[in-house]
Amino acid sequence: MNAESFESFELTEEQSQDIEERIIRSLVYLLGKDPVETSKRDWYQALAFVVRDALVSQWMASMRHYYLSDAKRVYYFSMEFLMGRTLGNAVSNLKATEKFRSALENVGLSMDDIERYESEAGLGNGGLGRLAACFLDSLASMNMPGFGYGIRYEYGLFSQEIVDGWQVEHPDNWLRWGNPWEFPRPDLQYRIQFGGHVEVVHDPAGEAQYRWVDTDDVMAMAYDTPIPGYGGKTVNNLRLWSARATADFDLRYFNEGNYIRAVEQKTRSENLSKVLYPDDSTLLGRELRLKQEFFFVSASIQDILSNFNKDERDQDQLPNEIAIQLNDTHPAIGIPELMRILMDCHGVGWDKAWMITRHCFSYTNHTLMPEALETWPVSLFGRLLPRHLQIIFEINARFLDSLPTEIKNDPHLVASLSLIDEENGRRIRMSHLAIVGSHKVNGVAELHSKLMQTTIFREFARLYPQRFMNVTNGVTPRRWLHQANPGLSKLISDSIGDRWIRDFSEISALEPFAKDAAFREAFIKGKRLSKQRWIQLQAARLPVGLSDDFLFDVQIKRIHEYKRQLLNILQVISRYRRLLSGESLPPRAVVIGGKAAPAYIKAKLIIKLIGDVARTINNDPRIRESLRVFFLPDYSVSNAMSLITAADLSEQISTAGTEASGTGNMKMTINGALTIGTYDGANIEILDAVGSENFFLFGLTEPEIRAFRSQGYDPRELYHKDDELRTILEMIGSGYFSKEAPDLYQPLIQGLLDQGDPFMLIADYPRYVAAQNQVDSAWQNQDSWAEKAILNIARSGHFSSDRAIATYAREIWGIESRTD
Ligand code: 26Q
Repeated sequence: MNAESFESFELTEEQSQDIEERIIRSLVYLLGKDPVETSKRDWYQALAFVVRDALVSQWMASMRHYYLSDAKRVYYFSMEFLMGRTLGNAVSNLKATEKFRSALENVGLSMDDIERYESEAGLGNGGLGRLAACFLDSLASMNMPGFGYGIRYEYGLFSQEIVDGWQVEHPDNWLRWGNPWEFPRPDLQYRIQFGGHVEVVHDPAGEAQYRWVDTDDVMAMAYDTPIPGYGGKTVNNLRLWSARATADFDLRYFNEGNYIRAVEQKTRSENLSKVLYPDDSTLLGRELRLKQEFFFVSASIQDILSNFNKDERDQDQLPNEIAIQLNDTHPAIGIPELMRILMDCHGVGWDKAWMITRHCFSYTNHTLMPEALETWPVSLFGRLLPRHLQIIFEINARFLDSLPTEIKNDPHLVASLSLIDEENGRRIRMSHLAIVGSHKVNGVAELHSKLMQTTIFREFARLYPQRFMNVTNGVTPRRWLHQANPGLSKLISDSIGDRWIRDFSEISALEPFAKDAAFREAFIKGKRLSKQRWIQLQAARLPVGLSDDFLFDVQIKRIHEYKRQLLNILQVISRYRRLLSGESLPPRAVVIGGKAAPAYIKAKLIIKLIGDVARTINNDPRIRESLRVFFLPDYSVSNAMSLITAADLSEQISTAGTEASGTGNMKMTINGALTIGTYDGANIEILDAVGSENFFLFGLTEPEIRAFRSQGYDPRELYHKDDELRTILEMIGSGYFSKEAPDLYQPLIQGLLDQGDPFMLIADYPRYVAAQNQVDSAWQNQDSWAEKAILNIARSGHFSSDRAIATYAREIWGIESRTD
């Protein structure tokens, strides 16, 4: 295939002919439905099978190519893949959206309508899981051999319903109607061991041999999902594991005669891959969670080695053939698992096994918050994974022994580096294991990577300065601009061509159009259309009176104190008061969306408050034209795709030094929203890229926050000085928004005033209000606002996940794009 056709790979003649006929065929022969009696869901499924067919030949060709060219490949290990829907993305990456659209129209159906029947693959909590999904798109779109490994949860992240203002969780039974995108591989199963004990035998040479025996086993069965790159040339693979009972399980337990108990036991082992844990910051040390981690990691490593060993190569070639990226510490158990398999199953000695392991693994950290760093009690670990515990102890002993004498002589330093935290009832520090067992460790934005090296991992960074680096996150411009916002995508392509879809650095060619009056006008018109579309989509739930004249002010992300949705609400209340006192302000629609971890009481209370404030404001006829507040229930990838296109203002207001990167900030920037944000995470890099005149920066910087904290910060002092703030907090605290339960919000008020306001809302409040005032005045001049928005887009080339993946590929994995 020549370079030309490589760039513009498209459906074959055969594939693009007779799409209608194909859809009807799959309706009849795959689904067994009579076309005269079909539901829209049937049409969705029939269509999905047709699109899937179009992926399969390139999928197989890609796999064959990688095998034959013996290319080094990367395996992305992640507990979460927040893929969202596939249909629209697949046809978009096949460049076949129009063809499928018109085929559907010929049978009287609309694509937008049909797409909604796909349940989302919500196999992730938020940023970390969605990053994994963007990375898969980039790997395939850049024709790189990169594969995802994870868990096929039967239930993804819970769906959120708001009942009487409170979050209520419902199980996400996403597989209920079947999943046309996956291929079950019943012939591809691995045995996963748990429990038991370790026996030592000595071989004739006197070397100790370790055998892990008497274990309770579970099988991991593979399900494969094709991942089409843009243009459809490369189709990579996402392999997710599902738990199955072992066959000997049947023999052993069923023969004992208690049939019902035996079936129960079988179900219990299959529960392993049942549900995604819904917490994204505080970690309950649940045994099942550790089992899930080992389950998918062990299966994946066995799978990798079985492919590698097919060619009977020496094990020490492994790091030349494969790389494994750990998406946070959740899969870090892979380090001792690879050691175990190399040593105990392949007879490799410690030093060689360690060299191989360290060169295969690398680790991405996504959080600085101590409570979110993963640790496991030694006792629990030893019970589930006794051999791995031995290996971790040995890794630790050798690591501590290797330290320079001056460190060894300092017990504090040794304790702070150790893989075992001896203070809190002996726990394994998974991040220390990941650092010691990897050749590269990266943070996800410049500030985050710097803080990682100066705070939580300071001693490691001193010890191994070459190991630490930054790779700022990115998002895929295919899903988040080209697919989500077809109107804007077309406007851009009509002006600068469509190469930006593949190479997002080309988006800079848009810069001159910021000064082009016709382009600005078209941009404004497009934004209005996006708002109208979103208003239509949400019509049933929306407060009355919302229109495309409103500035859409959007904060969408998990609900967390550090992300400061509460600060946003304080500002909304202040705005309400100013409007009531007769001030004239431009119309604003404040939209907040996000899920709270089910056990996170304060986060749930914040949701309730947002709802109460929204109700109070939306029911007040005096300010109907000027302020609307809406809590968007069940925030998800698909909800994000429609709302982000409509956003004018992107709220990125975390306390400086707390948000590792953020990626929603990037999604809104590339869609032409301006950011109101703190000097935190990737906001800083967005600010640098777009220029301070096109960004509403506010708030204390990270060093200022640190200084405040160490000097003893007194929120009450500031509170007493600020009449407006005091009134607002008194309103919340005294039940103005919760007449039936006046004390309801006391915990939030106490957090700010009595518990030291750990996220410094009070300190940042006046600056936040000042920045919001700047937003209001900038909005008055629509033309200049549009200019700023277009400059945001034109200068956002850095925030593509393609750039991030190119950096990983070059500097960490040593893999290349295929060139055939
Ligand atoms: C771990 C153990 C037990 C239970 C749950 C967990 C768990 C699950 C998910 C811990 C953390 C997460 C998710 C973290 C996350 O999404 N972090 C975000 O990662 C993004 C991508 O790098 C960043 O942009 C965000 O700043 C960061 O918060």
